[in-house]
Amino acid sequence: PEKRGMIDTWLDKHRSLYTAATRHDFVVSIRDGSVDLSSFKTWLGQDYLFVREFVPFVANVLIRAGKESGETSDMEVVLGGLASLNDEIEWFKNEGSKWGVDFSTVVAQKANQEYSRFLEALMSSEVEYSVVLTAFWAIEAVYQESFAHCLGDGNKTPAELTGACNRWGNDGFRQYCLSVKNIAERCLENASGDALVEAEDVLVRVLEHEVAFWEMSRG
Ligand code: HMH
Repeated sequence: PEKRGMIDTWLDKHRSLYTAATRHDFVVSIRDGSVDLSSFKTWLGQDYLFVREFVPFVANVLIRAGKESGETSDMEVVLGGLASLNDEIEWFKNEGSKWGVDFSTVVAQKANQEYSRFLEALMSSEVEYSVVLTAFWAIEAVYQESFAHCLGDGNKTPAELTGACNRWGNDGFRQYCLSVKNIAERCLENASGDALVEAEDVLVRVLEHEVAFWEMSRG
């Protein structure tokens, strides 16, 4: 295992919030098979809209990785993430037709709009790269942990939802999240005290946005 860095320290400090983000009732209901399919459709439509907003954010991280990252492989990790978002948008479109969710009529709910505004603010050049990377890691890691939980031992995840769970719960995505975490940790090692304060705050805010995002599935 990697040596413990800032992110693990912050996760320990904000453990209950991290658990709220990664073990939300909606996720637990997928795992135990009790999920309400209208909740799933709500999540699907909202997440499709989220991913469309997430692409420019990741593109911004990519540009900064080319300029500001210490190692050439950093850019390749982020490029891999961007490439998988391309597949993800196709996957969403297929799921949308499978479930009868017409994305052209889905309207972003308040929690989704607020999350988008937060992502936009992070794209400002005023925000330090280490802070942006911390947010990027957290956004990806919440989905990885949540959906991996739905595939863990003893799950009763409905067969028609395992595609969604595999998308973020697979081992390749887990490895990718670890790579992003390592890049973030390396940048945080050289960050100023002010940047560390901001990175911790941004981590907490991502977790809060993720909880609010899952909450939308309640309808
Ligand atoms: C709300 N957070 C949300 N949606 C996603 N697709 C991701 C994170 C990706 O990790």
